[in-house]
Amino acid sequence: MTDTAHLSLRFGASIAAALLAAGVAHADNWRYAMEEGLTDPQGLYATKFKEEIEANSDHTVQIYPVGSLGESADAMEQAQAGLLQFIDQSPGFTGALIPEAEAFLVPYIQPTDPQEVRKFFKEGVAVNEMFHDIYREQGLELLSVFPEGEMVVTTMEEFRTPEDLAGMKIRTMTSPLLLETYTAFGASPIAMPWGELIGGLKTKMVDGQENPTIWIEAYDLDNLTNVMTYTGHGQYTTAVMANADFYDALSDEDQELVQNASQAALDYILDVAVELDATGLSKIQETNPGYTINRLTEEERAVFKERAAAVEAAFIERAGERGAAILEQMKKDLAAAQQ
Ligand code: 6CS
Repeated sequence: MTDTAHLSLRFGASIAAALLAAGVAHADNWRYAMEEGLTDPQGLYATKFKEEIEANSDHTVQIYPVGSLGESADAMEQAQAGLLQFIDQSPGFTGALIPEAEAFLVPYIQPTDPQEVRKFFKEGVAVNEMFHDIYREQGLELLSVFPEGEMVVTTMEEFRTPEDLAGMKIRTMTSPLLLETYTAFGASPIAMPWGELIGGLKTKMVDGQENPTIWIEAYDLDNLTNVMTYTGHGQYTTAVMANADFYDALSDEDQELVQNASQAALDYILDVAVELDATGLSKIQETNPGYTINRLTEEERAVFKERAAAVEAAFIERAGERGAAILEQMKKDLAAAQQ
């Protein structure tokens, strides 16, 4: 129940309105769900966001980590229904709802160099200007978009060409474009939510998967596979949003509070994000010295880049003209970040 409702019950609507108009502080508890744990990138962002809100207002933020409210799709339903005020959901899962978000999944249109990654996300026109209204159409106020590190593929066998991937069952997140990607790359993709991946690898339902290094290390995915391959095809990207009705009903002051907290958390995580790949890799090398770590050469990547043309076409088919415009802008932002 909101504080306005509490006051109304206790004092009657007119007195409650008068108390609120007189500036009596009212504190709400805002619910924030995410797909990761508190020490993972989404958790670091959420913790910083919570600290900023709580330091600058009487409101509190309750964080629900991965698993506490079901899978990613369940939490999104709760956020759209207004049961959650904030949600962190990655384009890898949002694609069925918002096809344009799958732009973040199109291979080879994002940088891999850490400083270029920071610039692409901090200053890129596509990331910062083109998604807000699109998320709004689904009742979501987009607050931040940030990377969690380069996508890396873990498999049982080594691969350097699409032919090597033939017959390998690669788990992807559930956004449809990821199936197009791994089909174009020569593999046999299977989409599944996070909660099924570890069991899927243990029972050999899948032979591999893709995720950023920091996540592979944190959730032991290296110990369930034999090889990790840097293909250079993109960043794991995630997005934080608020329920739009909730956001619109906030006072100007509270909207500013939310925007400031989002900005502070974004600045913080962008600094951390540039270190995540290196941190994840050194931990894997330390704890799993026998693990094979391959990095495709430029020549080897060129073959996968060629295959990515089919993924771009599939993306535009699903996301239409707006998607095509985002893709073009992302390519310009990539070039700008690389300058
Ligand atoms: O692969 C996944 O499903 C998960 N990967 C990351 C990096 N974060 C959350 C997500 O559910």
